[in-house]
Amino acid sequence: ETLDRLCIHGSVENKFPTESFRAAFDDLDLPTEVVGDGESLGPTDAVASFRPRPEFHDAAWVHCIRAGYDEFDTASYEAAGVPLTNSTGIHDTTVGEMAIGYMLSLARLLHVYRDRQVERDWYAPPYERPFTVENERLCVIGLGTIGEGIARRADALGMEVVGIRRSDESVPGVSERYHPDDLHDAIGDARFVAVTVPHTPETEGLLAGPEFEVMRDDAYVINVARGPIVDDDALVSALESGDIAGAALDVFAEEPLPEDHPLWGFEEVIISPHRGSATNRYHLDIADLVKENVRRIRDGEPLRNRVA
Ligand code: NDP
Ligand code: 7N6
Repeated sequence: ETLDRLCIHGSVENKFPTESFRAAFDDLDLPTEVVGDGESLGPTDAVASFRPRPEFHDAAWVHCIRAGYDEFDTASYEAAGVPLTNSTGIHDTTVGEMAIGYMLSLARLLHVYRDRQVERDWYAPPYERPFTVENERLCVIGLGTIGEGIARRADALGMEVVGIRRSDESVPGVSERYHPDDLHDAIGDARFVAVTVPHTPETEGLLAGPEFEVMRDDAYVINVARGPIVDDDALVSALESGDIAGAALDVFAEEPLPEDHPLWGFEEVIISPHRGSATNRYHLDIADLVKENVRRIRDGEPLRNRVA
């Protein structure tokens, strides 16, 4: 197949400078162009975008610059016969380190000391509060790229790592695997529960009231996947009632998290602004995925990360 143009939709600016991303294709022998909404696209145009757009259904191929493509309607791409690819397979280190950072902070109280530093307060926490992550149990829900990235690193820190996935493949660093039907068994003894599944009809509201009741009251929830997988209202109630001890959240049902949202107000909740994957070379990692698929299209090979 032939491609005459690679279009970069302006919505990529949500995650990195559009121009840096465009420049990452300077070594590709394919003209690149930054396009806005309503650009007319044809059967020799490829598109890379953060957001879906109706006009993408006229393109040769669409690449979603996110691993989570839940905002893209896969059925509509299938109906239009336009292949859609996503950006999974590259977030093991970035999001893996982020999750380890959350756990170390929650155990060693870095977030609390930093809050107190703002007040120049030489703060002494309750003696019972600090702990080490070593020997603590972590349950990773979703053993894909990110789940494995977290599991390997947690294992290296001496944590006991268990996980949940539908398929039966083993994962380095994970000592025990559970089926999604056994969610409550898997999370019941965990000090940390990390959510790393895609947002799908099956995973929406996966962690809600009953799960917070099953969890230890000294447990922490980590969500680096998508907001709606954890029921916000139930999480706030569980934090208020002491059903769980705290949380670290990179993703929210509504982003940016509204200023008046109760989750902002908890000392034991760490909030990051959906930057789990952010690094100063993130645009290059995504560009590599796009270039690989340009090569495959030209060589007539199946696309990497094809999701529709
Ligand atoms: P992967 O596709 O590599 O991994 C997802 C894993 O989840 C799969 O291995 C799958 O394993 C498992 N899974 C799917 N459904 C279920 C289920 N119902 N119960 C249990 N396990 C399930 O994706 P990534 O690891 O790259 O990314 C995961 C998600 O994280 C993305 O979809 C995205 O929403 C989010 N994300 C967030 C980022 C951030 O900035 N915070 C950055 C990147 C991604 P199996 O098939 O065996 O069940
Ligand atoms: C950065 C988005 C994903 O799904 O939401 C994340 O990849 C990060 C482009």
